[in-house]
Amino acid sequence: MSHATVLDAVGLGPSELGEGTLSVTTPIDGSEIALLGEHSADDVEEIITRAATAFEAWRQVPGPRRGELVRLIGEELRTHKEALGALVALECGKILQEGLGEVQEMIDICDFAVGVSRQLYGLTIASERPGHAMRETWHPLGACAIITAFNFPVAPWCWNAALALVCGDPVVWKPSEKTPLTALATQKIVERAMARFGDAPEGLSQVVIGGVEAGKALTASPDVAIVSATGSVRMGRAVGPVVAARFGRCILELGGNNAMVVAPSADLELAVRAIVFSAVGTAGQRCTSLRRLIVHEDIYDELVPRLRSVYAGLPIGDPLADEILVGPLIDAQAHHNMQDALDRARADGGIVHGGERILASEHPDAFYVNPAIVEMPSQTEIVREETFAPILYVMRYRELDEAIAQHNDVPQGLSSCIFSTDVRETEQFLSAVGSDCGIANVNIGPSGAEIGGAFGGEKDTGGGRESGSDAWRGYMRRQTNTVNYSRELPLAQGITFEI
Ligand code: UN1
Repeated sequence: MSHATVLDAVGLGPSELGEGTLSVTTPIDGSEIALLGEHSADDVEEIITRAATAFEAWRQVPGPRRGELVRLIGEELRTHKEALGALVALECGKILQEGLGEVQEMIDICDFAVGVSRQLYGLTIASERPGHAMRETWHPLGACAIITAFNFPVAPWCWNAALALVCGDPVVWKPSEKTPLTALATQKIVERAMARFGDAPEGLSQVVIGGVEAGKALTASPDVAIVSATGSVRMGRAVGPVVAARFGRCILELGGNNAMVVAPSADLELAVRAIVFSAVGTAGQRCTSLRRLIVHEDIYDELVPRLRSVYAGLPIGDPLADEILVGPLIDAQAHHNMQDALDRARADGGIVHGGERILASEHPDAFYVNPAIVEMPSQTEIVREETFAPILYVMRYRELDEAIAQHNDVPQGLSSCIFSTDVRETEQFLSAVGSDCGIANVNIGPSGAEIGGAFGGEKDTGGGRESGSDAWRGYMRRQTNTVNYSRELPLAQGITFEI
């Protein structure tokens, strides 16, 4: 598939791609595929104003009707799944299967959100006063800014946007500067759905193209009620306090340092497949990628050689080619970070298998690597950091309590798992004294979560929850109502106050 064919299939023609200052390259060969115009701070202000105006109208549209728009977006995504999936692969370098999977996540969350649009339920509450009714209602909150990262350029937008739209909130999307084309292509899909819908207000779904300054304008604006940001811990530390200072609402999905505990009773066949998918999938550039493997000492010498032999045969190369399982890193900086981490691991006594750059003569401007397995004597500082690259640190354990303590002894708390067929061990791992992550799995890897559950994690991961379960509440304001239908005015707490 040529790069031009991929761009053409999503309707991005040369006239839209050649006029600006933002250079967009493909990590497949490092070549430039677009020069996009960027929004100025004034443009962002206008975009926010349009979103605020759209809110005035959209909040009055009944929830199920808002759901109809999201149903149409899901339909359009089904029609354009192949084209958008290929663009995801071209722009961020993940393999085509994973690009298609990402679009499937968008479709799935649209289906979910359509159901939610008819279930924006509140509570009825027992009042302590006679002749009084209490209830809780949920109302639209306001414009929602969605800041996304290069590695999942479209699905996290949709986890947020599908819910925000059914909840009555307009959306403003600032994609990563590394992957703006997937956002523009998605916006075209949304516009098709809006045209079919008929009377969606102008400005209901907008895209901001730009860098840090554009992001700052969004996070600082009091007219942006919700900021949902996916990215590094560093980014979260910049965004969180700005939104908190104006008492805005923030949903943060930041770094992970996800581990797997492999117990002696584990089904190693399953474990090997899960480890390889989670550690090398998306070239180790998922926030849910497996980064730490904590293996019981009795099976260490069986598991690690098996992994090394699978790693030795991994097909690495053009992510658009059928047989490939590992595409390139996003850019030179990512490669530098990976090599730096491997050097630090070596200095800490780690034994590094793999990790070298490959295909450099064919693609001097692209960064393909052999995924690395690093046998570590202990969980040193570099292991406790998230390096966005395919590095799997492997460590031994003897007692499960010790493995869980080590598992939790990192700043991040996104995803985790245990491989074991011993129910005492698996239940302990999922208990209050087990994994401290937002996601904890048994006999499946830490990545590839379904949309039906709430997605996010604790500690440095930021505490936000997106996607399924009751995450929709993050996009609405809760109102407590007390209605007195009696002819008296009894006060709560038994207070007498005669005038
Ligand atoms: C991310 O890497 O930012 O669970 C999101 C997963 C995907 C989402 C990853 N559903 O791996």
